Amino acid sequence: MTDKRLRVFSGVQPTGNIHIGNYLGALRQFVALQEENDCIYCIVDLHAITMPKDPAELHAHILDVAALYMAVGLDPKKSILFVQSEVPGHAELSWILTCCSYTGELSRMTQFKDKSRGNESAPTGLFVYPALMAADILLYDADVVPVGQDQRQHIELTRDLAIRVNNRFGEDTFVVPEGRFLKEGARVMALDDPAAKMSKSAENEMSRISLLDDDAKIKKAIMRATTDSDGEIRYDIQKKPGVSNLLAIYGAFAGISAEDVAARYQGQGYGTLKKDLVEITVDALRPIKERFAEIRPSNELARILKDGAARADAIAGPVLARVKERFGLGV
Ligand code: AQP
Repeated sequence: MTDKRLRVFSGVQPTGNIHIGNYLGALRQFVALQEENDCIYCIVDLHAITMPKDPAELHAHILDVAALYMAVGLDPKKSILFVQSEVPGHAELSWILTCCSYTGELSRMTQFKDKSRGNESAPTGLFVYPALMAADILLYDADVVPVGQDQRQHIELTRDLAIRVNNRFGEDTFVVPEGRFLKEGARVMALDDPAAKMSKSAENEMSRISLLDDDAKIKKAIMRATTDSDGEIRYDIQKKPGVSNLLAIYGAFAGISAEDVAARYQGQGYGTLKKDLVEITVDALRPIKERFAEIRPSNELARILKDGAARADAIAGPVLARVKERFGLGV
């Protein structure tokens, strides 16, 4: 990263069960970046309704993510924290970018393929979701987008759309953003199935560790995690995906590489590795849970989010005006 302060944008969906994959892949990057850059972190509620949601639950999850943002270390004085639907420019730019995207490229998005599974009644929002995500990023002239590996394809599409529009209307229409992916933690896999990514919506609760899980649940999920039968501790994602996932999680929490964790545990059993991983995870999540319990009931949350939306809107307004003018929209 250069010395220049960069504009950083990212978001999390308020879909409940925020897990260590979200934390290790994305949230901890958000915190690290806020000291030296201008950061804008969104709670992307418009994305959450691409699948039907109970309104009361959605509202509670929005406030949960806001409290978790602060519990992991985001400071509303340093970063802009807000809710996507409070800034109308997201939906407006999303339509403009939907009109610039091709049905072929949208139908190749793996997240759409996974979630729709060829179902003709899959919501249209699920299909055009990547154009909304591109709008989220391009609306703020973001230079950098810290995300997990699963978002790589969406970031590529965002770049393609920005370049496509720039080729037509001028290089200074959109800033072409870069994705930022960590080495350890960018793709945390499900504990019960290391072929699938850890996900908020997986049915089996033991597949993930949510940031607010109690210590007993954390222990149960890790001790039951799928490994293999040869008993050798080695980092090899292809041949030993289960153990490699545990090593990567350990490394991400401890700030060392998964290979170094493997070297540390060479010759020891999976039981020892799992027991120590329970300890390291419980220790890492304890302060987050404590801060969450203090912040979540506070009436300050709504005020912080309203203030964040006003600051975000002030940045988005001129960008949207510039884009609309290039397209010839409006009076
Ligand atoms: N397993 C993961 N490992 C590393 N990073 C991950 N992220 C998600 N899962 C992992 C990153 O977390 C950020 C926020 O994700 P999101 O809220 O946009 O939801 P998602 O990517 O759709 O994640 P989930 O948890 O799998 O939710 P559901 O089950 O609702 O689809 C992103 O930066 C993402 O890369």
